[in-house]
Amino acid sequence: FSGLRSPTATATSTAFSDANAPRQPFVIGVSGGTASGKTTVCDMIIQQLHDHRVVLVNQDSFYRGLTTEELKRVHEYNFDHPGILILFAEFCCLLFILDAIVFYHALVFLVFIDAFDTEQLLDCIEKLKDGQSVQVPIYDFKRHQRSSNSFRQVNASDVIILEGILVFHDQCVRNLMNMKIFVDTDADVRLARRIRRDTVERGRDVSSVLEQYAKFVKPAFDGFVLPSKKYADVIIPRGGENHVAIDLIVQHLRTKLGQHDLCKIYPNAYVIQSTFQI
Ligand code: UZR
Ligand code: MG
Repeated sequence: FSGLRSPTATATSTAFSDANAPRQPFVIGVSGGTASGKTTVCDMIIQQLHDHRVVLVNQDSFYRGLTTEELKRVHEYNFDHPGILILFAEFCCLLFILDAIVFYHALVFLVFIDAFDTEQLLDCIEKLKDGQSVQVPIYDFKRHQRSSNSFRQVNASDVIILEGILVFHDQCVRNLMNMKIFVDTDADVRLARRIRRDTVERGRDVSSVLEQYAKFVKPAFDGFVLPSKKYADVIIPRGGENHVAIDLIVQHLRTKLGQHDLCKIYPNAYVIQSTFQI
């Protein structure tokens, strides 16, 4: 599915290997299961890189808003799936009429639906990497809709952090990253955090969180998120609690940024501070 798209920005991933190449922002991908501490890790990196311009882009912002029909059956909607294959198939029917066999075969339709607008995400990161500012959608987890008239302006920067459960799934998105981090937190810790977060911040009740977790979140973690760990350059156990790992990553980034003096590229960029959350 991802392979159908041409990996247009593949060349940018080698931005730091050639001293004469145009300087480009350093793109970090941060993935991991739900409530693993991705956002917290990103916020800690941003805080420690305070003398550089860093922007955070959340994959969550690119959820497609649900249609009225989908909203009616929201409990059946899989927000954790990178692409849903709906197969409408009507197979061969053999009809025996008056000792004659009539063979009847109908069409097979294949429809792909992606929970995220990955094309739009890709476009945003490519533009940011190219030094342009972008407008990122604002997604409302309570209404399962995007804001129709407001966006978050994200300016060009030295470091772009892209975080989300499935940011390593798509090859084209992965190819834009200079560094990939996987936040590896135990499933029981993540579920406990998820229950707290969804009931406090996302307007859910405990039984619906547990039902959704068993039906969609855990299978998608096992099927898509965990397998994408193999693409990571760095794996952080315990997430935001792991100060040693975060210090090491920040030291590495400082070395990379210092070598290329990137902080002088975008003197007017803003530092986007996001709130701490799990
Ligand atoms: P993080 N999600 C919702 O609960 N509602 C929405 O409208 C959109 C997404 C959940 C989604 C996924 N799953 O597990 C989680 N479900 O947001 C990803 N079910 O966010 O990485 O912050 O946990
Ligand atoms: Mg998060």
